[in-house]
Amino acid sequence: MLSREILEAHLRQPFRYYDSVDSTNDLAKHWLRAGAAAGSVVIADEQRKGRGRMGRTWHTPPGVALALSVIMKPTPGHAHQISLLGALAVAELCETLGIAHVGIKWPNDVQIQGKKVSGVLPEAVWENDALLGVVLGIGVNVRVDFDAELSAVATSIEPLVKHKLDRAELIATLLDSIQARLPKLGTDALFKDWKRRLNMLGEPVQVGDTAGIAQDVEPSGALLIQQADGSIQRVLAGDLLMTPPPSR
Ligand code: BT5
Repeated sequence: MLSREILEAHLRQPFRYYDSVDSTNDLAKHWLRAGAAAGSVVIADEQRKGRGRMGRTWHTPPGVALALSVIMKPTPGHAHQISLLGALAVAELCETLGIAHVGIKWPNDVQIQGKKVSGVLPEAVWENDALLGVVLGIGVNVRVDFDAELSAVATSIEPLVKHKLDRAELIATLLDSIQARLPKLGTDALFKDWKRRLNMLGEPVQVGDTAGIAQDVEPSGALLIQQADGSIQRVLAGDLLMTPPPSR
């Protein structure tokens, strides 16, 4: 269970805490529609149906992870940078804890030594043609026991800092970092901070059918892949695979 007292003592924004939910993003979207203020946050100890992108499952067992959804009300032109902001704040949290080899795998997986420690899921909420807001869902593994499949690709932060971490304090630090960067939403500075942490630029990658060298990213978050024939493909979303260089 998360400490409600520590959350109350540290959090500056309105929050709703639950021991167990299906998905914090669903509750945050509901709260946003009901008039939640910008910055309000839904936090859960456990998610029974945590969601990843494209209908995938995000694993949040009780007592061992962070699962939160921040309600944001960006100007529509800046909304695309919200997921960058989430990944950046998690990367910074890991760095603040003294963890080495923290990087961001495009678009927004935070990795430590190449293993995923966090994922973000931004979801926009519309009313007719107007953007009501964006819910920024963030999951972070603190001390998760992964099954055989996930343990090959996933990791947690606590084993890397070698002392017990208080999840409520981690949430407070993460939210402060998001709050501090909010004025930079839509700016080149935020984009550059994110880009600097990308761990696959210059490497051979594949996204869907597009394979080549991850050449650059655009402020929109789009990835530019240089294909074998020299042409550049612009990729907006998808799952990135690091591919071995072609054998000669
Ligand atoms: C993500 O999706 O990485 C976005 C995850 C967002 C989770 C947060 S938690 C709070 C909020 N409420 C929600 O319901 N969701 C958000 P994606 O890139 O599609 O990655 C999903 C894939 O990561 C899965 O198919 C697994 O392979 C893997 N995975 C699942 N749980 C994991 C975990 N705890 N740690 C590392 N990898 C995991």
